[in-house]
Amino acid sequence: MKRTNLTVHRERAILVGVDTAGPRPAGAGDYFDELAQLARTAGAVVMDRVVQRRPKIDVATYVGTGKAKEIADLALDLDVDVVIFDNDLLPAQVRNLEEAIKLKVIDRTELILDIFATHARSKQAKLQVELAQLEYALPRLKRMWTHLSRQEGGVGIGQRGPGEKQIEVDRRLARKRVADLKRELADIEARKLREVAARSQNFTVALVGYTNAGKSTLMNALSGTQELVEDRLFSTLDTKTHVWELPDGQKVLLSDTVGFIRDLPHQLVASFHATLEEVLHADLLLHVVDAGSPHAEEQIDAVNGVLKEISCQNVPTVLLLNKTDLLEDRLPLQIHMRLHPEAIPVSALRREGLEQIASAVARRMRERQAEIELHVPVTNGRALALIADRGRILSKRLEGEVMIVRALLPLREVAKLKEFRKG
Ligand SMILES: Nc1nc2c(ncn2[C@@H]2O[C@H](COP(=O)(O)OP(=O)(O)OP(=O)(O)O)[C@@H](O)[C@H]2O)c(=O)[nH]1
Ligand SMILES: [Mg+2]
Repeated sequence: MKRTNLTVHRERAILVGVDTAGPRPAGAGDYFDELAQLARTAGAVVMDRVVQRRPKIDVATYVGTGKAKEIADLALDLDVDVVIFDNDLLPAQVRNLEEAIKLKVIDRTELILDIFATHARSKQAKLQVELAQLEYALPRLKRMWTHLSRQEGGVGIGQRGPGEKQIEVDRRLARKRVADLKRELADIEARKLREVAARSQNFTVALVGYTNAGKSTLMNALSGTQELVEDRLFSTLDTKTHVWELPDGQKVLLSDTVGFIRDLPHQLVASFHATLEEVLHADLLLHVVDAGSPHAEEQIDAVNGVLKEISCQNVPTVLLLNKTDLLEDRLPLQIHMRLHPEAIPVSALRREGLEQIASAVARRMRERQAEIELHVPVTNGRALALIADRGRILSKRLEGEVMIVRALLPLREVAKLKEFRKG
């Protein structure tokens, strides 16, 4: 069924999960809240939730065949458009389920890809999402290619982006498009990397964290910018960098990044690698946590997992327990603090804890700086300019033809100036 206008008709969805009572510590029901939030972010109305408890999944249809029939009946009753599974489905499972339920069936990865597709703004983000969607769709032989055969009518969840022409998917064209996208992205990425390298003399700080944790709110509070803040998932897809002046006058570069989620689709991690590259190059990460979430600890683990996946696990990190204004009861905060004694409690919304963040950053900067005395001939303008540009001059006086400068300098600059070093 084609819908022509999403604003008139929001797709009606049923959420389905299988609880194998396995390693999930909090039970499938809790994760459903996140799936429901994802579904709402994608523009759907959640009509019902179905959980099946079974020791292991059904290989052909994920849920048992009896359950699939039950879902089909429920969907008919509730006039549902789409059934969303809280897990990844194999292409064959989707086919079998669509056959059994007679409705569009999408999995969690497809839902997340769809949200990324609707939220992408910059050219780079759009290309990255299109690549991720194509990589996802290729083995599935479905929903491809509106670019080449633009189709009529509206589009629903899971059908935005690379298109939906069902059967006549041209894999050859799709593969060519993948290659073109990769080439185009490589160009953009090379340019971005040059920009990142050019900034590398500055101390760079990146905000990372679970989606909706409050990264952009904190970015705005710290650097006075006006990034998009919304109570929905994946509002930010592009890395934005702004100058943040610390209270002591030192300037750092602060970057806001795309949010992470548990089981972030690997196609997205691969496509967004370049965007995350900025994180890779940061001197310090500020890991923002929604301390008000009952799943804060699992979210911390999920973020650390993604950081590991992109080889960032060794970048120095300060944990920020955000949204403390939501915690009426101090106990959860005390528990987090016991688990993470170095963490800083903050409220980005109420601008609380910002000074502590600034001093933690300044402290980290100091650890990577040295206070040194340099004796530089006044004729050496290049060295004097380097000191003024990269460091903080604490005092200077002229002795004949030699400028005696005491300065705080990043360790990597100290090495370059060692010939002038005294004391
Ligand atoms: N109560 C409260 N709400 C907050 C705080 N910080 C952020 N929020 C709210 O949390 C929601 C998400 O904030 P964002 O700053 O967009 O979060 P984000 O981490 O950038 O999210 P994505 O870009 O989607 O990954 C918004 O509704 C914010 O107003 C806080 O300290 N307290
Ligand atoms: Mg954001």
